[in-house]
Amino acid sequence: MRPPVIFQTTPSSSSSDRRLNTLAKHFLETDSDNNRNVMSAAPTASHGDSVFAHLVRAPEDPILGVTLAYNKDPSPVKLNLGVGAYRTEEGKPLVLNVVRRVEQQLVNDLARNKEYLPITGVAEFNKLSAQLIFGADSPAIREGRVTTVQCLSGTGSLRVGGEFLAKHYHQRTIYLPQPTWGNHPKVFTLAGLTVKTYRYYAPATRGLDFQGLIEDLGAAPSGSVVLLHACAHNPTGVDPTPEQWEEIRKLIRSKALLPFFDSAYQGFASGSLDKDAQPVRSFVADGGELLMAQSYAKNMGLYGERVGALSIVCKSADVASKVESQLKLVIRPMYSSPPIHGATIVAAVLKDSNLFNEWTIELKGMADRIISMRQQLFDALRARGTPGDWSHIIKQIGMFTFTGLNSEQVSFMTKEYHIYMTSDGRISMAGLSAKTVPHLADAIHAAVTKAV
Ligand code: PLA
Repeated sequence: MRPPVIFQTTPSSSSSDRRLNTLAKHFLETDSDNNRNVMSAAPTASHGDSVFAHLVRAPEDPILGVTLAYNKDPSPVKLNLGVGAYRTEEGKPLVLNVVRRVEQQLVNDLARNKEYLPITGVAEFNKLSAQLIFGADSPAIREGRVTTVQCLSGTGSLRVGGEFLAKHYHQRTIYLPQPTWGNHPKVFTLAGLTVKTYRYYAPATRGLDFQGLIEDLGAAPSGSVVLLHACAHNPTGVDPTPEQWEEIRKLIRSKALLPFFDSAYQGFASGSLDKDAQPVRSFVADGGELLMAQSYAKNMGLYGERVGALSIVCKSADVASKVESQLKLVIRPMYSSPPIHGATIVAAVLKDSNLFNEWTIELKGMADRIISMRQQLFDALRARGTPGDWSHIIKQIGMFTFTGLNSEQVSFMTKEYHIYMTSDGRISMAGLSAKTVPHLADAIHAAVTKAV
């Protein structure tokens, strides 16, 4: 076997060389032991007919793979609490009424066509998305300092933002909370950034490690990018308090760190779109710059439509328009332009006050159902006398509870109770219902009381 190929770079290498290098390192580092030299293994006749015969099967995604395993299980009592996807009390996926209505209107409108969108997407969607997160009266929007581009849901927005930073920003290190959504490190590494972490969650208290967070961000080199979950932190369900947010904001600004917000759950934390956007708005109100990745997957239930937006708040309108011109150069070779359907639905809902109100009611309904699941699960564990303090189930917010169950307990629950969840002990509260709470509580009780 030849040694692994690492792209050679010199100190003066171009940013594309640097990206390739990061990419190569990423593949090599994440390579499993039995797959050491995957990049260098030469496809030869000895491997068989295919030029890809040397490939080693890749593991399933730690989150989406849970659904695949669930789908294969024939048990009638199986329960999927893996991926964060909202389910009704009947356990069914939900298409919001307001979305159904707008879709009907769109289908009936024969004046609509399927032409390519501009690289930046539906202009009205972009404007309204910025207003949704930054506030309709945001001075930054009024002053033209915000550029927004439609992207492929939250993930695509993060990726485009990451690539833009790798190409044009002087600091290529991004700090992610520990833990964070499992896809974050992969998205940013492949975008060409170097990923580091800051302390976020304290397992002992099942709350925020605020001291650790402040120490780590305080020690980050000036200019570093900091990823912040706008609300409903995934997977922990732990958000800073308003006072803690204020300290984080001051520290970030005083050290000239660059905040990159990931807003995948606006409205899901408190049930109010405005309340959930407060921390972000305080970062805009101070006049500083930031990046914002928005997703409509959860709050408008548009998961598979892949609707999202990347906004960059700049110091001036002139800079914002230059930034937009460069974002177009990132997007065009990646997927050329985004899809029409989902963004048109969102724009229609956001611009009509009746539809918007109807949406907020349906959104609040989803958030309230999740909150009631928290209470029901907590009560069920109490009723069973399950050892441990389970109050974090009602304290944590958003779609997930970070149960504290370890990976052995998780596999026990999957094997014995057909309950599917990520191996870090995260459960999607949105996948639970009054009917399934007892089954989950039985499983948790068994997992923590039996020595596994
Ligand atoms: N950011 C965070 C914090 C997320 O939790 C998710 C989705 C995304 C971005 C991306 O969402 P989008 O691209 O679909 O808009 N996290 C899910 C799904 C809900 C997933 O892993 O893809 C999760 O179960 O964690």
